[in-house]
Amino acid sequence: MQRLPLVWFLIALFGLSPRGVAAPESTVLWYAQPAAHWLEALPIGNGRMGGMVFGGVAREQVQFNEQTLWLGGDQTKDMGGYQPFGDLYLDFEHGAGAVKNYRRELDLDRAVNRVTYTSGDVTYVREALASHPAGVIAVRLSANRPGRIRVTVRLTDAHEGVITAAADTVSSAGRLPNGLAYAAAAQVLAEGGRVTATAGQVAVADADAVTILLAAATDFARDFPQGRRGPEPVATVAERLRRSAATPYATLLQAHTADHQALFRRVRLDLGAGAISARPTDERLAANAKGPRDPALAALLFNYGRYLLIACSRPGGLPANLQGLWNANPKPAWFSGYTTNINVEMNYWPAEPTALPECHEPLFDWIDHLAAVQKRSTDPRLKTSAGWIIYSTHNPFGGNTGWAIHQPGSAWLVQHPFEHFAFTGDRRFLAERAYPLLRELSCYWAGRLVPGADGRLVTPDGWSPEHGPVKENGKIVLKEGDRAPHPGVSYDQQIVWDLFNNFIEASAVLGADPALRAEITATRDRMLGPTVGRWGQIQEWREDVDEPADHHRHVSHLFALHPGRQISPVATPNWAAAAKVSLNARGDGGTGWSRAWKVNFWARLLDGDRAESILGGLLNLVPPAGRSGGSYPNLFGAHPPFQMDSNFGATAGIAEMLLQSHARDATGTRIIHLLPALPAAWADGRVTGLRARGGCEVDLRWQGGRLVAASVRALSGSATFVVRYGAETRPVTLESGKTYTWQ
Ligand code: FUC
Repeated sequence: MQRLPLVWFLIALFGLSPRGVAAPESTVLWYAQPAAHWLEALPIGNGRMGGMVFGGVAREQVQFNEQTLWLGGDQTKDMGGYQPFGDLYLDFEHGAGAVKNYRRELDLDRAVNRVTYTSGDVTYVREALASHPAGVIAVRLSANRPGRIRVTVRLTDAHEGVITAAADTVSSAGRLPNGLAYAAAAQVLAEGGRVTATAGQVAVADADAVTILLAAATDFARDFPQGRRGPEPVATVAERLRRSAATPYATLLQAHTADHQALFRRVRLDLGAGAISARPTDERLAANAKGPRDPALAALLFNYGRYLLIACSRPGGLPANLQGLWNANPKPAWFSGYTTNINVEMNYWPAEPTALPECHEPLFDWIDHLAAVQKRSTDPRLKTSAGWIIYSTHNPFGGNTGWAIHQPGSAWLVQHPFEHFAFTGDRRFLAERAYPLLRELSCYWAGRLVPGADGRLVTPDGWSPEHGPVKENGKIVLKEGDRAPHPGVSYDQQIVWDLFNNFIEASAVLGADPALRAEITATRDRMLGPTVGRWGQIQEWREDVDEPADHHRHVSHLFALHPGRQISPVATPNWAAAAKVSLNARGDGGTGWSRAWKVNFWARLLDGDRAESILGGLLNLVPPAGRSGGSYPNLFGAHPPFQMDSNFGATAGIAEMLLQSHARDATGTRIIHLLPALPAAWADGRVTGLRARGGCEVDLRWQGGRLVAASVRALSGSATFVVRYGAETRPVTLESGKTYTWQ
């Protein structure tokens, strides 16, 4: 037997694959057949353009989007909706002979979709990627024999745009009813063979290889209050194609992969493989409910959430909407918009803990823009004495559905810029972006709170999304969609407490506004806190009307447990016990995002087995028309219907099971808690590159359910914290760039 070199021995020992990333069972989605449904197709995205790749043999379909193609405007009840752009179709002519060895995959590490099969005597390889640096989608066709690629390329337009073909390019252009201009074009570059344009399509005969470049744009611009008309899209598209067509495919691919990996490879998670981890993704999902559990499937879901965020949320663009970036429906569920009572926030929970702070930026820009639009709105329901408020669901222009004023929605949103500071330690960002938002909304809420009967301060007219107590036939019942005003709703109380708390911390860090800080501190401490009700639960309303049989999907009254930090098993054990009672009553099922939130809740309650079991429920296969929460064949989250929030929420939940940094000890020192909620099902594993608040990066390795080694690096500035594992705590102070090792 040949002797293995030392490097291979080390690779085997530490579970590293040769390319230094996690094993394929946690980084590759793959299938043995083409997609028959959109929820089986695989997503690619460059932060602006998204594509769903079906992988058919005779016909490839890439249904595509551009994130700014929206109907609607900036007024109340002018919500519009996120629009599909069109499809790129490739019709192939193969020679005679059976198709064998079909496989399609999405490699999350390379961000490349790949279809391979053999037809007759030719093996074909088709790659699809969405390049952020080039701003285009590229499809590359190759074969192992020269001159065997015959394909016709065409475009469809989901609206009433005009399609034309000339030379090697098919183009579409049009205008939506709200005036937004758009354009797309596909350019066909053949190596060998002949290219001809006919009647709206481009045909290639007998080529050795073909690259198809697809660009799409609109004239959307987020430059409020100047208007929203950016550069003319036909020119933008032509320029992107011109630049990309001048680049060899190999160079385009290399730049794309390097750009993606600079973000994706910051974190690596291995949870070990199960008996069926090497099977196709749909089979793994189908087997999940029957067990035994496939830990690598949880790691795949974790990696997928990071892949999807990188693919749909890049600096300068719009934030991830309800479906991220991917939508084929002209009337998508809930407009595929930005719903602010859980959904858009959940999209961004993984951004900081899983080391994608840049991907968080579109949300900050959207918040600033939204604030500007709401402040200028003539809608009397949006008038405020200070600050700004929002509705439940908005579009990228700032307009909304007109359904449900969401009083604390703006306060919840500004938790995000604060968390960006908390994780990165970026004081300039804190001073320039986060602090002004925290300050004005804190002033608004300080002026709005009213004393209740016991003198504690309450918000005057809140709503616990999305139900509430109403009197029917003399009895109190909890009614879906109720929006009657309720003072002192726990959801409002907890969000406002969090806002005040973040403002107080931010103003102290910046040494700003000491008088206001003292005032807000006093106000915060007079607020009605979480209340434990008659069956030991956290009350959802000020009145003790919660029903133990209520399985409502929202769990708004536990905001304080997650993503807030008012309730914790260490600092407030009684409230934490009551939160458990509430969660047990609510149950572990529900919509996709509801399950994902529950993973985060149980992680914060330090119960890893419960979190893992709920994650198992989220990984149950839901067929495209299925009616339960879980995952579709392409691992997209099932509300149902498809919503991407649960994908992001699950990624955040897994991070929360492995590392927590939201709590402080009695002296106010931050606690970095290692493996706070490790489930028995993940006995051996490792993670590198997770981020902790205070500007730290953390690597962990465990075996037999016990921590073996951990390191904490201070990324920016010096860091003082307590490292906790189990009951043990160790104080640490690190200079910038230095690493603390726990053994
Ligand atoms: C909220 C939720 C729904 C859905 C919608 C997009 O209204 O209550 O379940 O997720 O947002």
